[in-house]
Amino acid sequence: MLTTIPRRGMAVMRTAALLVLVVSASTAAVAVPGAAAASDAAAAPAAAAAATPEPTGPELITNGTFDSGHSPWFATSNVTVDTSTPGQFCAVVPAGTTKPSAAIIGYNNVPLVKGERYRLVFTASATIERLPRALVQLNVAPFTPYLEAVPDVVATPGTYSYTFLSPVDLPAASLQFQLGAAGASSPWTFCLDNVSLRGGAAPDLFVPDTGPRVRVNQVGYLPDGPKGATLVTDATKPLRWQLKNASGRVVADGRTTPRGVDISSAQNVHSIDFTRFTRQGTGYTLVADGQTSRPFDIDRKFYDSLRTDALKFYYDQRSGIEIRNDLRPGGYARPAGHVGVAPNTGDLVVPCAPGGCDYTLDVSGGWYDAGDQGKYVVNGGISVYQLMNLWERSGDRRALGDGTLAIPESGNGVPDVLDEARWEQEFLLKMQVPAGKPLAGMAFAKVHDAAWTGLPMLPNLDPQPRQLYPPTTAATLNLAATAAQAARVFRPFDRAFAAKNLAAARTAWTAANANPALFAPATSVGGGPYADNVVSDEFYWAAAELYLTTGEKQYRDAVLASPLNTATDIFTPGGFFWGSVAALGRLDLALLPNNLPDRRAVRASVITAADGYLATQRAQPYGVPYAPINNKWDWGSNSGILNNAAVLGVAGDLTGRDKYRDGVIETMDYILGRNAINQSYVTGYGEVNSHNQHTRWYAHSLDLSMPNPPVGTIAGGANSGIQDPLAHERLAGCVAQFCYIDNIQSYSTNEEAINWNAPLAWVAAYISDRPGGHDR
Ligand code: 9MR
Ligand code: 9MR
Repeated sequence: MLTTIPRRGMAVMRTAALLVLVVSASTAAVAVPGAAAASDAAAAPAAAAAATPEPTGPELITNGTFDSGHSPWFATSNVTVDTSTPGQFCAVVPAGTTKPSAAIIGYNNVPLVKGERYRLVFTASATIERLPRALVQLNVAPFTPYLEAVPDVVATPGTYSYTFLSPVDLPAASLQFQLGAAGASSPWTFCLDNVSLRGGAAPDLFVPDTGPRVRVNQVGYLPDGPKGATLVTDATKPLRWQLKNASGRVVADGRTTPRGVDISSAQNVHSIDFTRFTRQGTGYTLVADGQTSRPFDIDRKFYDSLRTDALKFYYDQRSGIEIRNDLRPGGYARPAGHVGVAPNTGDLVVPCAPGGCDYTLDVSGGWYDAGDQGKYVVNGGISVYQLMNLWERSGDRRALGDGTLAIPESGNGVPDVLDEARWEQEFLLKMQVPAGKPLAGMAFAKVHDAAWTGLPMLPNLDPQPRQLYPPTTAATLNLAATAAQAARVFRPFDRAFAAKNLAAARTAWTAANANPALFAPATSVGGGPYADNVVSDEFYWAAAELYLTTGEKQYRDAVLASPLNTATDIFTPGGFFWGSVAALGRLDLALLPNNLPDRRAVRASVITAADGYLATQRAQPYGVPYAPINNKWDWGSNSGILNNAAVLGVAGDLTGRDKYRDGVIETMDYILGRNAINQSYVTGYGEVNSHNQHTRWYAHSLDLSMPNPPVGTIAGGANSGIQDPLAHERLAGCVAQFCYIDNIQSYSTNEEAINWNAPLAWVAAYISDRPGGHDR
């Protein structure tokens, strides 16, 4: 059936799930309520047919109905058991506790068998909406959780259901409802009933509510832009479509084009083209095959706000500075993180990880990478590059100038996008090994916590020791490239800062050439690895930026000597990313003024690559210029998709031809809802949008006092690898586009990150800019 989510074979899938959870035995297997799946099933009838079977194992909980008092259940002494409510377990929880484990009701002696999948079901209510933790865990330190769920419990009793795979044989695990740190200002009551835990469960597969089968950009289309939609249908012959305005009148119609089975979704689809309709308006819907799409606008304006929102994201990622309520209202204000105030240990006096340097550095400032609080030079590099680059290609003061973002520096006469970029660039400069020290001029790879922190966690409350990780060639070349670029873009605004950057870039370049093979290890604790053993692309990118800034022969020679200057395969199907940056050098050499010999070939190569992405886009019924090898969508696929759109954008600048700009615009349709799961990946954009991204400080789904990520935050997106435990359990067997879940625990599909908002900002700025950018 149409709305069924295609999956690969179950047998294969179960083995894989087992393997991964065994490997990550110390990682919480987190789940979300089955209650949500039930409502999804209602909206997707086909899924209801595949209702989850009952677990086959015996009941492991005695007196889970509380029909015979409360024994053998326990409660911590600060919890008052309410004996006036027979047939359930009601507990009065004190206010003011600071840790979830400070108030518990629970049940010990649950036997677990390694490799067995269990289903926990219970009914719960609370006098005020609360997010307790439901855990099945080791009953001694380190209290390793095998299930960690965060049910949204409200006054009306609800039934919650979770599955997990036990990675251990354990005779006596503990089932606990941790009720502390609930943010309550007065005592509240939690009631529990009908608790069941049984083995032999089937995995709790996630069934997204994919809504109407007509898939559109849920935000809107530009009046003069391409207007494509995708219809999911069993039909093989063309069908009629109708475009309706807000009052339901048909304003255009036509016939769909059958496209067969789309590989990225395994759905049979048709495409719809209503480009010829250009009348501005709101509340349009598209009707086909008896289905009415989610509403959308035809307008010019929304890319202006998307550009601004996507850029404003960086303010909230800032480390080392208070986030001000007047600049970011809505619950986003927070104290400065990592400025040496306890419990923080960084980032003013940060030592090296054991075995590293014998000195400390001030590496405060910069942006937190993503939902974690690490700061990584490699990923900071591509992100800050894209922000500076979107300014450099456009120079549009109306859209990007001073005062456009409402950040602390607004009003200083410098374009806000550059002020924001400078916040990161200043940090990157601090990561350079000082003169006189071993490996002087190289850049430390990263600074992050010694051990992973849990969620949620405000940056200023992070208690972990912060450490510097050994210098790498890749980090050093990221510094060389961005500092060379900063020297160019900041020159008109701050000559001293520009000069400081150029000096740092030269030093970094020299150091990287002297140490061309220092690589980050593939494994990493407490922060991401960002390992990359191929650095020819970083050398090429850095040489290109240094040449563009200085015009000097040594850098020009390095560009010309690099095989990557003429390689035809640097624009890959999956797109450029932090570990593959040759495209950045090539794009800038094509776009920015320079005297490189045979620059025509450089430009032609970008146009050829763009033609390739356009061909991919046309071949994809969902209109994405992205077709990774073997249909394996990458971690952060949304950034790969948008980066391919950016290549189209540069080709548009180089040629002035509309087809490239149209390709950029059509790419955004996928991001904003024209996709297999029928949802926008940008918070606050589109009727159904991602808003539970993995982040430690906008963790609303774990702590009701925190907001969701701010408007304009893009999620990583569909990821065939489903590496986190939640996605691994709930998306097992997913096909490409379906490998996504808007759940805070799914860091491999749903994290926010500086390198993902950067291409979103770039593309939004491009679309909102004058067609074709400015003349060169
Ligand atoms: O929160 C972390 C996220 O930023 C990373 O992308 C991800 C992969 O490195 O790891 C996340 O942290 C998890 C850690 O790897 C394992 N324990 C649970 C952590 C939070 O979910
Ligand atoms: O974006 C990174 C992706 O390419 C890697 O496959 C993945 C696993 O190493 O890590 C991603 O980066 C994460 C980083 O390691 C830690 N901070 C959050 C990043 C986004 O998830």
